[in-house]
Formats: sequence, C-alpha cells, structure tokens
Amino acid sequence: MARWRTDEPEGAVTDERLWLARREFLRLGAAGALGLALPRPSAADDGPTGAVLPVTRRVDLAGGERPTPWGAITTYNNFYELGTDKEDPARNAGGLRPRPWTLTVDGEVHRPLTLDVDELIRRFGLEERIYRMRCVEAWSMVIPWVGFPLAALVRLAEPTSRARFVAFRTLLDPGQLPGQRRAVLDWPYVEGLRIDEAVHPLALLAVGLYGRVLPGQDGAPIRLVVPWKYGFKGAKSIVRVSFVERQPPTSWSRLAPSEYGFYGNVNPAVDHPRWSQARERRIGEFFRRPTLPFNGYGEVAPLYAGLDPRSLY
Ligand SMILES: Nc1nc2c(c(=O)[nH]1)N[C@H]1C(S)=C(S)[C@@H](COP(=O)(O)O)O[C@H]1N2
Ligand SMILES: [Mo]
Repeated sequence: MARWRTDEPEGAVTDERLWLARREFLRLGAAGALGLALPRPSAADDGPTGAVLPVTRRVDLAGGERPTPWGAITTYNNFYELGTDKEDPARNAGGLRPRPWTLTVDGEVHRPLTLDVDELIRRFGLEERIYRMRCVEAWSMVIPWVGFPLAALVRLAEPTSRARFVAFRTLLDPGQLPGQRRAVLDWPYVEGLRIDEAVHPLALLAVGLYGRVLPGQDGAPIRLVVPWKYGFKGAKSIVRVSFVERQPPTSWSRLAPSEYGFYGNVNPAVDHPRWSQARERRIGEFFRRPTLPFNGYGEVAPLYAGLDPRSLY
C-alpha cells in the first residue's frame, strides 16, 4: 500500500549532483543482460535534459522502486498525435511549441480562468511525485513526475454545485501535432474524471520529469497523471479543463467502448477483450510481475464503494 513519504530534505531534488549520481546508477542497471528488455532509445541515454524546475519537496509513492531511466520514459511513448509507434512521439515532437501556453478552465465554475502555464506553476509551486505508471497495453514504468495537485486548480476555479465531472482536452493543431492529420482518434483527445476523483490528492497535473520541464513527447507543457488508472486517462498537452454536469465522452471509450471504459481503473481481475491484465512488464525488466489492484494505490478504493468492480474498467 502506498504511503505518503515527505522526509526528503528540501531542495534535494533539484540538486544536480543527486541526479548525476542516480544517472550513473541507472546506467549500470541497464548495462546488464536484462538491459536487452529495455526499449532501445534511438540515441544514447545521456540522462535528463531541459530547463530545471524549482521543486520544493519530493514524495515517493512507488515504494522506493528505482525510477525508469529518462531515456526510456522519453523515447517509449503513447501520444498518437505524434505518431502511433512507440518511437514516433520523440521523433516528431520538434514542432510542438509548449511555451508560451495558456490553459483555459471553464464550464460549471464560479471563476472561469485563462492562465499561462508558468503563472500556474508560480501560483501553486511544484513537488516531485514518484508514481508507477501502468499502460492498458500491459507495460509499466516508474516515473518521477514534477507537478501540482489537480485539486489546487479545482479549488482555484470554484466549481458550482452542478459540476460532477471534469473534462481535459488536448491541443488541436495539426501544425504542431501532425498525427491529427489522420483520423486515428476523433481529435482533440479528450479524457475525463468524476469530480471526487479529480480532487483526490494523488491526481496530479504534471509539468516536468526528473526535475526538468516535460519533453513534448511526454505531454508538454502540462498533462494529467492519475496513477491508479490506466495511462490513457492521462491526457497530454492540455489546453482546456471543463467542469460539466454529465460524464464527458472520452476519446478511447468512444472509439472502442467494449475495450476502454470511462473509469479505466487498473484492475488485474478485468481483462482487456484482447489480452490479460493479470500481469504486466515493467520496462527494463525481463519477467512479468503481477498487476496490482488500482496499480497499488488502494487508498482510492472508497471512491468506488457500492459500484460493481467489473464495471470500473
Ligand atoms: N493527447 C494524448 N494523450 C495521451 C495519449 C495520446 O495518444 N494522446 N496516450 C495515452 C496513453 S495510452 C498513455 S499510456 C500515456 C503515455 O504517457 P507517456 O508516453 O508519457 O508514458 O499517455 C496518454 N495520454
Ligand atoms: Mo496507454
């Protein structure tokens, strides 16, 4: 069971030497025979790059497990607007312009907002959250995100009593996201949460990775992270957050309702129609490991009390 742990000294996460030391450690790990199971980055993994973010505390919610190397997190991606192969997003992210970037919050709120992402960062501050990430395709990673709780944005917007769901919309711009020229999904990518899920302290808006600004392929400049749900819930490159009365139609559940539900909670007992969800492959590991209910974040179970667990996928 995940537990909050905040005993890391302030500022330690931004200490360059700490990252360098860890980088060496990761490189040794990947050099062994099991390194063959790693997705091969197109270039050598030189470790984190990009602007350093001001992180004030670190929360390890992956049980002390070593984070997946930067090179794998940034070259093995799902971001269909940048191509459907795992290596495509890293190759095609060059046209995405993540700054300046404004986020609009609208719908059933007392305070509709349009704010620059960097203004949001200044307002809320940043923390590092190390989470497990489980894709519906049965692979997983351990990712040191940088961000702020989604609950902070919800509080700022002051939802009305009618707001029951929150919808997240990705940028629609085929110039920056060339994959939108093909109708793979019904663009823009839309995901959604129930409002009580959205204010759960684990739900995160991520703006960084390994202490650095988020690379385009990982959803720059701001993306959703909901660690107890399959990765597809985590919409990338978000431009709009809308509070609504009714459950929003979400991209994957519209495309294949029998394969992807609205909830998308990680559940080893409910198989995808085309493969088992009982086990998963942690990127970098050879043997599959058992999938954990709610991806190991069982503290969210009360959110779903009284609902049929088989309907939660
Ligand atoms: N806009 C958008 N968001 C998206 C996707 C996508 O194709 N487009 N893929 C989702 C899926 S299936 C997963 S597993 C995660 C992958 O995040 P990562 O590439 O940063 O690991 O992003 C999710 N967010
Ligand atoms: Mo996924």
